[in-house]
Amino acid sequence: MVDSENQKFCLQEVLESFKSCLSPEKEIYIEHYVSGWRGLVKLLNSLGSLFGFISKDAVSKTQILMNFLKSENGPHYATVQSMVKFELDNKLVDVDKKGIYPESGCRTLLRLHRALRWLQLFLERLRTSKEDDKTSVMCRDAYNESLAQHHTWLIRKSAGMAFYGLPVRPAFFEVMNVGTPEQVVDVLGKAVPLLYEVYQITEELYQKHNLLDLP
Ligand code: 1PZ
Repeated sequence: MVDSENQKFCLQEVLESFKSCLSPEKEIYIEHYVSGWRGLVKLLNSLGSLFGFISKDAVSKTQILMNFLKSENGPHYATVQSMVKFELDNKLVDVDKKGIYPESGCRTLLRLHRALRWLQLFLERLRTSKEDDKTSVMCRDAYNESLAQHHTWLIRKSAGMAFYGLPVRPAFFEVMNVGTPEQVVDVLGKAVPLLYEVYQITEELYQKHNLLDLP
């Protein structure tokens, strides 16, 4: 009973993870970043098998990062900043084309980072939506504005089909598991700027090191 409750998605919990991923010096702790994504995967899983291929990819990306964190180089993977420095200093990143490091921490985190932009755009639409607005349209518009440009035709088509399987807005708010629609809107109002801050810090770091197009 308690365990199944723990498995349930809760927007508040995801918010807490992304909150704790910022250090006072605005470094991003990978452990909490990953745990934010793990929380989101719970939401995806509760939406049914249509979303399985998305959740599988998100899990695999978080697993790659956790494996680095647990490896002997773990301390270098404490924050996004230290990871970037460590991997670049030691030439552990395929910069122009795929080579011997197809699963570097930098390129793996970049995929989640791009997805974070989608999430922020989607949640902002959700926050300002009206009761009859379609979640599938909000999701699609946010996707087309962000992640879609990094995806192949096949993935865009599959994602587009999955979006039609999203629950309607009131049901989606239920899944968020934070209470009344007003409370959901309230938590979203806190979540969106926070996700934006985390996104922006990563974006600037990646830009500075020319990492935004890693293969
Ligand atoms: C609530 C609705 C959920 C909709 C999710 C919208 C995002 C659609 C993403 C479709 C991803 C399809 C699966 C695999 C994609 C990979 O090819 C890419 C690039 O990785 P590479 O092939 O280069 O290793 N992976 C990604 O872009 C990362 C996608 C992570 C998506 C996480 C979504 C979490 C959703 C949270 C729900 C609120």
